[in-house]
Amino acid sequence: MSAQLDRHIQWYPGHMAAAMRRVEQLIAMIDVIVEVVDARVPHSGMSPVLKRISERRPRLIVLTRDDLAEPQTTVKWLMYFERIGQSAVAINAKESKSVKKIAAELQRLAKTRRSETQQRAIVVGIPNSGKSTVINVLCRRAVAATENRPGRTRGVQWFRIEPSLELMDTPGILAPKIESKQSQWMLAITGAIPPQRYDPEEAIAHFTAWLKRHPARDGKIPDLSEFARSRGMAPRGSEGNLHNAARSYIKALNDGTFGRISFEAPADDGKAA
Ligand SMILES: Nc1nc2c(ncn2[C@@H]2O[C@H](COP(=O)(O)OP(=O)(O)O)[C@@H](O)[C@H]2O)c(=O)[nH]1
Ligand SMILES: [Mg+2]
Repeated sequence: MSAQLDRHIQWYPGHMAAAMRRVEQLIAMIDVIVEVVDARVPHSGMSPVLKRISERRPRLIVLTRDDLAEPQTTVKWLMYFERIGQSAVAINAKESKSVKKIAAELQRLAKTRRSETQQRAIVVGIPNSGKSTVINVLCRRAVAATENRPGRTRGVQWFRIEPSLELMDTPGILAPKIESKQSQWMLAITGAIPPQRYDPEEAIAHFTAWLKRHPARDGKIPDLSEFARSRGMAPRGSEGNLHNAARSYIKALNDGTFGRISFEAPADDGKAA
């Protein structure tokens, strides 16, 4: 796994440099930043460079997949963010009622900026964090603001999500932080690394080893061969064909089939415990 994933470390920066430059340009013309982060990995799933390029814009952290994370761990994260003075909400981005939570918090943050005319917001985050889902849920009930005012970027559509707040329809993609082996497999298994870029069997092996160190969950979640047998994908004695089962395993995990899992909890320094 390490060899496979080490390749991403090189692959991502090159591949994402253009995307990051674009985010930097976009951020220069907006007032509020919405960073979308998977609630199961709030530490590894957060961008390390956003702070540097955000030009001290107010930022709202939206923890998505609240429905897949452990509620008590998510509460701890929200308390942690409150303690450090960082606005944050936890949502199931697939539910339309999430809109109210985000829109209200954004409006509040935008007010702390200049009050003339429209305030503008952008959604950013690492791949697969839920950016498009958040944008869709926010824009579904919104009116497209199409006026051709000066200073608007060509090719970008704005949606008025609150009376004085507009949201850019395209998300900004940020490079993930792959700072440790643990971050690597956690980002892989939660979907932030494209499937063709890592070995799913090895990622699952890391996950099940991690589970053993977290006995509260161990026992309820199958390992790969148990899972494969239960799905009829690897009858006893034919362990060779676990590769396809591994993809199904990761899908099942992200569908919530194994129950709610939080991979990271906040420590006092905000790092994964
Ligand atoms: N269960 C659950 N799935 C979510 C949530 N938010 C996003 N997803 C799913 O995660 C996947 C990636 O979301 P997407 O918005 O495309 O991510 P993006 O790459 O950041 O734009 C999609 O299959 C979404 O349906 C959430 O809060 N809960
Ligand atoms: Mg998207």
